[in-house]
Order: sequence, then structure tokens, then C-alpha cells
Amino acid sequence: TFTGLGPAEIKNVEASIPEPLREAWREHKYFVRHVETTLARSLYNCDELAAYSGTALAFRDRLIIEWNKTQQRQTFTDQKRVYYLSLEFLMGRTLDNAMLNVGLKDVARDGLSDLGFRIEDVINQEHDAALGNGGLGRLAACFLDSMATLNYPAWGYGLRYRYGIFKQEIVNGYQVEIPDYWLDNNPWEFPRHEITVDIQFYGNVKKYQDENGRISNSWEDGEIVQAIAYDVPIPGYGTKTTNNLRLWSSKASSGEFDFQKFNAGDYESAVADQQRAETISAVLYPNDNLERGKELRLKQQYFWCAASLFDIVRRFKKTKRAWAEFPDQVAIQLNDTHPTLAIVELQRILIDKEGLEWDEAWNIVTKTFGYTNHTVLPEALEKWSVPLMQNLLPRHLQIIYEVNLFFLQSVEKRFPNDRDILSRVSIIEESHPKMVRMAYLAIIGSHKVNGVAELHSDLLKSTLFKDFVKIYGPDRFTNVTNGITPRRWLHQANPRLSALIAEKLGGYDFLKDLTLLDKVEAFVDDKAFREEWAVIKRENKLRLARHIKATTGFDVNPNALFDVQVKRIHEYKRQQLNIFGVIHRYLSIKAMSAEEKKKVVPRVSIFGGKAAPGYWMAKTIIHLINNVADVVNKDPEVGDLLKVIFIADYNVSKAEIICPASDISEHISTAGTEGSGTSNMKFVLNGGLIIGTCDGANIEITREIGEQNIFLFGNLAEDVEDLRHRHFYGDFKLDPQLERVFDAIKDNVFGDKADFSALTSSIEEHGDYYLVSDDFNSYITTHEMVDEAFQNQEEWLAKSITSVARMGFFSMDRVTNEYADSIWNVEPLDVTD
Ligand code: GL2
Repeated sequence: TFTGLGPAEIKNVEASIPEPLREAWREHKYFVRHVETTLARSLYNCDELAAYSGTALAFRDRLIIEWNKTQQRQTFTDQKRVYYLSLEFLMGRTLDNAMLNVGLKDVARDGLSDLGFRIEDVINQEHDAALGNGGLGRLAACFLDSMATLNYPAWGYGLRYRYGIFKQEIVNGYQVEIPDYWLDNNPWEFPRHEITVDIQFYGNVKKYQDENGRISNSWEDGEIVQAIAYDVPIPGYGTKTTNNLRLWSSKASSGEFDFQKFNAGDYESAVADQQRAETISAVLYPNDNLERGKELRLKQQYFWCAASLFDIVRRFKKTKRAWAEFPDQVAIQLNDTHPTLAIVELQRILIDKEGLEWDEAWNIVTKTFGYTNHTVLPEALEKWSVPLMQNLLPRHLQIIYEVNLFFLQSVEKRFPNDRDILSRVSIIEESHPKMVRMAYLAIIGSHKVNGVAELHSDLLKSTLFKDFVKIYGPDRFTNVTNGITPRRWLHQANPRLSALIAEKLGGYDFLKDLTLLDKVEAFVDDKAFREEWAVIKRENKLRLARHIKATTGFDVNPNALFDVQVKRIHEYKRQQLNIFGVIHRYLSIKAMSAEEKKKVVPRVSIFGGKAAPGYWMAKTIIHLINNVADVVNKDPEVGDLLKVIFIADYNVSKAEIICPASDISEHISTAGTEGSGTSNMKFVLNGGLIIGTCDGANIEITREIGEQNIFLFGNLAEDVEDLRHRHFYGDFKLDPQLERVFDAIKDNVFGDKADFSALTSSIEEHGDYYLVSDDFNSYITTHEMVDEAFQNQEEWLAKSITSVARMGFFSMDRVTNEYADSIWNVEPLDVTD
């Protein structure tokens, strides 16, 4: 080990080391120094947590240097930057990623091993940064990785929630939520106490005449909350570019608390202001694809938009350019409608603070923003009540009304004979109370609007945003199909597969250009390669089996077909369809003779995902899965032929273990409901096959990998409306196989039937909105095809290899370049010395 050396000796030893190893040596030195000084521990009582912190701090030192250089370079060259505004960044862990991006993981492994640690155990000490719910938040994190890797001058802006997404425990089959206080011992953030912004709420608007005689508006009084910046370095892979993610934290603006009140004995009200202010960035709303219209959420949105805009404008003003150049310097991407107030805030700054004329300002605004829509689900479309906004953001509401007025006037001019169109496209919905339609505001205030998969973007154009296509023409609307970063989702999650591919391709270039994977297809018949491929899958399954054993106590057979569905629990994602299928399988096995059982392909059905705490039906689905697991796993008649596992607290770091271990994964949303889905891509990239509906990105995955390599089933999006309509008018017959499943539930086979009656009756009696019954037969039959295919391991292997080879399209780098070219108009900037 390297302990016990003084600085002079370190220098001596360092000089004696050959150059390539010298860097490695420095890493050790930094590690030891951090453990002994920053952490004030001796190496003799350095536990795994301290080893994690020491390693993290050593790598952080490197990142900071590159980060500073990158920021300086970006400021110096003064070229256009992109700002990605997202309420969610589902980052997961950072250390492993930082080591791989910097390229020194092997050095760290050796160093830690010298000190008696296994690198995996050290990595496992890190708490996930879980500032997101699901795909939307993870997409934002993949964006950051790609933008840095491709050297785009880019910043992320978000909120520094004190509590990330809750931790999930399963108690007696029910989901229980535990707060996720993740900030202790987080070496990856840098508080910037000097970067603060005062954010105003409430108050009222006064008109006044400015020095040029112009009537202006001023937003006065109300309440001020302070935003403080926390910066997180984002290293690119194989580049020196290290971008910045800036997260805002809220604090009472008076600083500490009111000492006068405190001294007068009024303790409670002395701290009340402070607590109220801190509440704004306290918690991430745990809803995925659902908006609830709560005032605190609107406060979060404005707080974050206003702080970010202030920061962006401040940076622009330093360049002393004319305002008209703002869109040449700044591109702002809105991740969903959550940051739509940024549009209004920029208009407010330009006209109220900077004195621009309305049209000139609005022209700048619309050239600056791009809006990404992620869902067509009506319950996810944001609307804010006008009275609520009037109270919280009076000036913004005025501006929204004005934007709407000018917009509707232009629509009326173009379509003078169409009265209905005005109420259909108005930003204000004439309901009680009136509501502000945020998606419409986002479209009107942006120059590009995109969906996240082809089907999704087509549906936007033909349904939700149809009128806007008519008004603006088709060019404002585009598609950019989602992707994933191959660094985390292949190289980090599946290092052996990555290494095997690198060996065949002569290096790791494919991690920067994923289309190079197509060369893997040449090895599909190579015996040694195939064997190695199979061994890796098996190792990954064993790793997951160990995790399952450690967390649930169940043994699963690694030879069984691992069938995985991990994602947020939602009726539209149809985990209920899956668990009904499992029950069907269970009942079928129980009805078999010993001879018949011999032909069954053993399965492990693995579920994971969180339900929003207030989403009762989703919680019922979790309960059913756990009760089914309880019965099936104990049934000696079934044995190894079927096991059901619910992995609690599914998150990014668990996904990294689960994705490489699946044989088949399920992406089975009702056609037309899933925006894109991105875990489908993660599974295929790791050599798993998928069963899916013709929905979201499944369709393009099929196009890329070939339909012989995917198991598609179910009704098509174009038929969904008609089927729902028919159900509504009583034309519904429960699928007979599903009826058998329901009968077992009603016989209390899986616990008290009353617990699940809402679930079964939503299908039998209330219209089966998600078409579970309509798709059931096709689903079961397709699973039989999966079993059959799995029995031919040689064929299966060929499908697995071919699919991976054809996944290049789904790299987040392709996605980022498409946004950069067609929406942002930004160029990369190399940060070499
Ligand atoms: C989502 C979509 O539901 C999902 O299909 C898509 O892949 C992601 C990323 O584009 O966005 N929309 C949404 O509100 N959440 C998603 O995951 N939470």
C-alpha cells in the first residue's frame, strides 16, 4: 500500500514510476490524502463508506479541474449554449460513471484492492441521486451525459430537492413509502452561496409611466424567497468537456431568521418564514404521468424557472450583445410543460425590466424556446387554475392573457369562418374555474415542438395538437425518437458484454458511435463468440439471482427464463395484464399431469416499480403481484416451474443489475399510450429480447432489429378508440381465459378477493379502458411462442446478438445531435488544452 510516506518520499517514488503508471499512482495518493485529511480518518479505520468517499473525492478533484476549464473555455469562446430545463434529473449513482468517463476505473480497482476493498462494494455505498420519477427524468440524465460527451456547451437546470423519490418497502404485500433523504455525504454537489436570486411571489401589478412616457407594468410587494445555486459537474466520456448541472435550493430571503421575534419569545413564527421558504425545494412530486394542480408545485415551477432565467439572462448580458442576438446565444429546451413559465418569465424580463417592445420581445422568446411533449395521456396534461395563478403570479397571468389575445386575433384572421377553433386553441379553457392550458402556451411560445417516438409524434399531430398544425403548418412539429446513453446502459451496467464487443471491434469506439455495433452481426455464427455471449448472460442472471436472494430471500433458478417488467406502476403500462398472465400460467401448470409438466419452460416473473402514493389502483396491482408471489412461490406442485418476484425500490442502480439479466422483458402498454419508453432500449442493448405492443419506440425497435427478433402482440393504436367506444355501449365480453383468472381471484386464492375487486371490475364492469381483456388472448399466445423460442437456445442467442448489433440508432448521442441540428442550432466546442 502507499500509506506512511511523506511528501518528499511520494515525490521520489513518483519520479521512479514510468509515465503511464504515474497517473495511476497519483490517484492512490489523492485517495489516501482525502481519507486522512478531508475525512479525518486513518487508513486503519477506513470502512467501505470512507473508501467510497475517499475515492469519490479523488475523482471529484479531477472533474473540478476539467469542469473549470470547460466553463472558462465556453465563456471565452462565447458561442451558443443550450439550456435544458427539467424538473427531474434521475441521475442514479455518479462514482462508477465518473471513473469510466475519466477512464481510470481499472486504476481505482487496483488501488482499492491494495487497500483491501472490492471496488463493487465501494461503489455500492453510494446513494442514488433519485431526483425523478421515471423515463422523463432519466431521459434528462442521459441528455446530460450525451451533451458533455459530444462537447456541446450545455447546462442543465433543475431543483435540488431535499427529498428525492421516496424509497419503497413492501410490507405484507403493500407498498410503504419511506422518505429519501439523499443529501448526507454527497460529494458531487458544490454549493454556490454567492450565486443567489431573489424570487417573488404574490403581490400585485401597478401601472406607471416610464421615462420615455411609455406605460409600463411593475410587479410589487408580495413575498421574496431566495434561490441558491448548487452545481454538479457532468463529465463527458472520453473528452475533457465537463458540463454543469445547476440545481436551485430555496431559502428565506432574510437569511437566517427574525431575531427580534425570536428574542421576544415568538419562536414559532420566527422560524415559520424560513420553513415556508425551504418547503419549496423540499420534495419531488412523486407522480409519473399525472398532474394534480397543487399550489406548491406551481411555486416550485416558477421558483426554478425564474432563477434559471435570471441566471441565463445575467450570463448573456455580460457579453454586452444586443437583445436581438439572444436567440443566437441561447437555446432553451423545455422538458415537458413543467418549465413553460420560463416563456412568460423571459417575456416579462424583456418588456418590464429591459424595456423592449412587446413584438420585439416575443420574437426573441419564440426563437429561444423548444418544447418536448412526452405523453398524450390527458391526466398528465398540465392545466393551472386562473385564480391560483392570479394570486401567485399576477403579472404572469396578465402576460399570458396578452399572448393569448394576440394569438387568437391572428387565428381569427386566418380562419374567419371557424368560430369553434378559437375556443379549442385558446390558452384559457373556459371552465369553472378557468384554466391555463400549459401545453398550448408552450407551443405558442416555442419555435419547435417535438414528440419522443414516431407514433407518439404522429398522434400529437393528428389528435392533441391538430389545430395547431393547421395554424402553424407541419414544420413546427417534429419527432425526435428517444435514446439512452450507451456509457451507463451498456459499458457500466454490463462491463463484460462491453468488453467482449470491444475485443471483436478492436476497441471501445462504439461507445461514442453506437452505429459501429452493426459490426457485431458478423460474429453471429462465431462459435467462441456465441459461447462467451451466453456465459455473460448467465453471469448477469446469477448476479440478479444473488440480489433477489439477498433482498427477498427467494432462490431462483438461473436456467429459468427470466421475464422482467420494471417501470413505474401504471394502469396504462398494464402490469395487471402481466400478473393476470402469470396467474393463467400458474393455473395451467397446476392442471397439468407430471408428464406435461416436464415440457414446461421454467420461468421467473420479475416485477419492480413504484406506484404514486395517491394512486390507489396502482397500489392494488402491487398488492396483487405480491400476493400471487406468496402463493405461487410456496406451492410445491409448481416448484421451479414458476417463481414470482417483486423487487422493492426499483431505481437506476437496480436497473443496472436487472437490465443485463433479462431474457425477455415486457413493454406492454395499451397501444397509443406510451410516449416512447426507454427501458425497452436498455433491455435490447443488453441482449434481452422483448415482448411488446405496437406502441411508443417498440415500433422503431422492431424496424431496426427486424420483426423476427421481437414478440409483438395486441390491438393497434388505430383500433383503440373504436374498441373503447364499443365497450362503452355494452359491447364487451370478458376473454374466457381471463375469466378463469378472475374466478381464481374471486375464490380468494390470492387473499381476500375484496382487495382486488376494483381491479377486476374496472375490466368486467367499467369499460376496460386499457383493453386488458381485448389483448389477453394475444398476450397469452405470444408468451407461448416465447417459451417455444427459448427452448431453441441457439436461435435465441442469434436473435439476441443480432438485436444488439442493430441497436445503434437508439444511442442518446444520435438524439442529442438531432436536437442540436434541428432545434437548438448549436455547435460542439472541443475543450482540449
Ligand atoms: C414519459 C413517457 O411516459 C415515456 O414513454 C417516455 O419514454 C419518457 C421520456 O420521453 O417520458 N412521459 C412522462 O411524463 N414520464 C415519462 O416517463 N414520466
